[in-house]
Amino acid sequence: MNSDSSAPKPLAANENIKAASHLLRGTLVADLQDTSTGAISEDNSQLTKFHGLYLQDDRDLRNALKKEGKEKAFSFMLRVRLPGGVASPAQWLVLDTLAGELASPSLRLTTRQTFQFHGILKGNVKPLVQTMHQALLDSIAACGDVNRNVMAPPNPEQSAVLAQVYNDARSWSEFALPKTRAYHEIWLDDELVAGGEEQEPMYGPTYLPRKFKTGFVVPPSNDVDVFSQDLGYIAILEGGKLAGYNVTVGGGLGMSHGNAETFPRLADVLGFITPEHVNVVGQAVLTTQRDHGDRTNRKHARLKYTIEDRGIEWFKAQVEERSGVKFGPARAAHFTTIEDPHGWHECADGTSFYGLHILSGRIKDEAGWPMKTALREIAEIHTGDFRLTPSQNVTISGVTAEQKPKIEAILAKHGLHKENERSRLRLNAMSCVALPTCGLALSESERILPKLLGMLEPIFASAGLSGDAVSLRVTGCPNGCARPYLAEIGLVGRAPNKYALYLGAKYNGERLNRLAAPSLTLEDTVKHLEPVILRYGKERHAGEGFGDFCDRAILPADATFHSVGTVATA
Ligand code: SRM
Ligand code: SF4
Repeated sequence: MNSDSSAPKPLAANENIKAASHLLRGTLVADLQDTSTGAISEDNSQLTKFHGLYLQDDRDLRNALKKEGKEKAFSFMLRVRLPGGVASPAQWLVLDTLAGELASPSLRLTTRQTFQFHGILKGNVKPLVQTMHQALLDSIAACGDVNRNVMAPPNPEQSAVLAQVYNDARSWSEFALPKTRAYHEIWLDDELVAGGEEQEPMYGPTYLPRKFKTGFVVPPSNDVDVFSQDLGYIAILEGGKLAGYNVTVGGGLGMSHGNAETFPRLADVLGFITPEHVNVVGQAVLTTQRDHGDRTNRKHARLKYTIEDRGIEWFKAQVEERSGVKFGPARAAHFTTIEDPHGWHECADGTSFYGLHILSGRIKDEAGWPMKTALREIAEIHTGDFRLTPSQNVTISGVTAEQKPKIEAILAKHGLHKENERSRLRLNAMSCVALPTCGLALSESERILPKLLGMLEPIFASAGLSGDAVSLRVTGCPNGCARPYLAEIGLVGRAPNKYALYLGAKYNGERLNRLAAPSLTLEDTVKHLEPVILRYGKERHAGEGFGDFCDRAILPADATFHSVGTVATA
């Protein structure tokens, strides 16, 4: 019998799970009470993501446990919701204590400016969430098919404009939160909402087809990698004041090796809006994706594919119609860097902040690197706050003149003042978590970054380049959690100790890199890079970045990835 090719494709399994979940409740309450296993059901594990929780297992122990016929070493990862990455010292202390008492015990800063706990046993999730709640923190919508943690430049007190942009980011983050009370009922024991009354006015009962990410940015820094976001707001400053935003749509980096239908894509620029239209335009972008995103295939469900398939002009017309806002022509915006500010910086309000480099955002105590203790001691006396950066670092912000020497003394006592004196390659490096917690990792990432840097730094030094900013990003699989396709040197895991090497991105995040070698060991990657680095030291043009040099002189001309998307006509 011939199958009917015009028949509608079946929905992806997650769509049915969401539809049957009674707004993200599923059977989680019962599942949590089942002490016979450290896991929860497959369906419920899709729903916990909307509550910021992932079921994981320790992959270092998998084989041994299997041989012994035992259950996997299950635990949960929890991601905190933290728009713009701001945490008070009191919140820092709570998170630090919780990591020690109920989780792995390290804290992990992510590439989207928040904290992750790993290794939370099933019975510890609820106490952890409840203690976070007392500190005014939650993990709602930190994962799942919704608007995720909203990114924004981390130091708003540097200027009035940065403060305004931060407030707009917070406002959009609140506006786009799911309205279901499921999180409060399941984790905080709030009373059950009587059946049928509750609604999800913006998302609807099946939320979005896929995750959705927003970033705000203030040129000339492109610290949030705005062109990688589903929705981006580029602040336009005129006469030192915030005139409005260029809105970008359709960025996204995840892909699968060997599947040409999946690809990283940089966002298109829709046009200019004034600040009061941020939320209404955001809602129009989000609901267009809600209604037109592909709900049959999760590998084709991100906004970037909706725009790629239907065209940016169609998308713009949808957004204008839904929002009632007409885009003006995009205004000039110039990006120069993605680098975090390290060391001490003065702010417009008379305070200072200190940018502290934290390799891979991992906060733990190690011989010679007591990051956790040092930051705890700072939190105990700090009267400002902490800001997590898009490059997995932290800034200690709002420091008064009186406090500054005390914080300097703590950093010096633990030797961390020297952290910022490392090579610019290291200061710009990022890696995703990968093994042992990430269920999707094909190779190591965070755990091999120190070794990789240890091999590359002497080569950069011998070429006289230790003081030059070069972006290096490593991931354990092609999902791209450390945004490797926007790095001048990107390593993307394929298999144990096998990486695809990408070169040639623009340092300011405006051009994707291209495949330079499909599968190399770590050692061969370094061998491959050494002559390129040495040539760069000798042959680069004045002011030419490493990525620009590779793009011009090293890579063949047939591009596999494109640069910044089109500007929709006004
Ligand atoms: Fe990610 C899935 C970690 C930023 C693209 N990401 C995962 C999971 C949850 C694995 C899973 O689904 O089972 C990883 C958990 C690892 C662990 O053990 O902690 C994970 N992603 C991370 C973090 C923690 C990386 C880090 O080292 O900091 C980042 C958390 C961000 C946050 O605070 O919200 C993180 N992930 C990103 C980014 C970068 C960004 O958003 O700026 C990307 C690329 C941008 C994008 O979304 O296109 C990214 N993560 C993915 C994807 C691929 C999505 C796609 O469209 O194909 C997956 C897999 C998926 O969704 O199916 C994924
Ligand atoms: Fe896991 Fe892959 Fe993301 Fe790394 S890039 S954290 S391996 S999903």
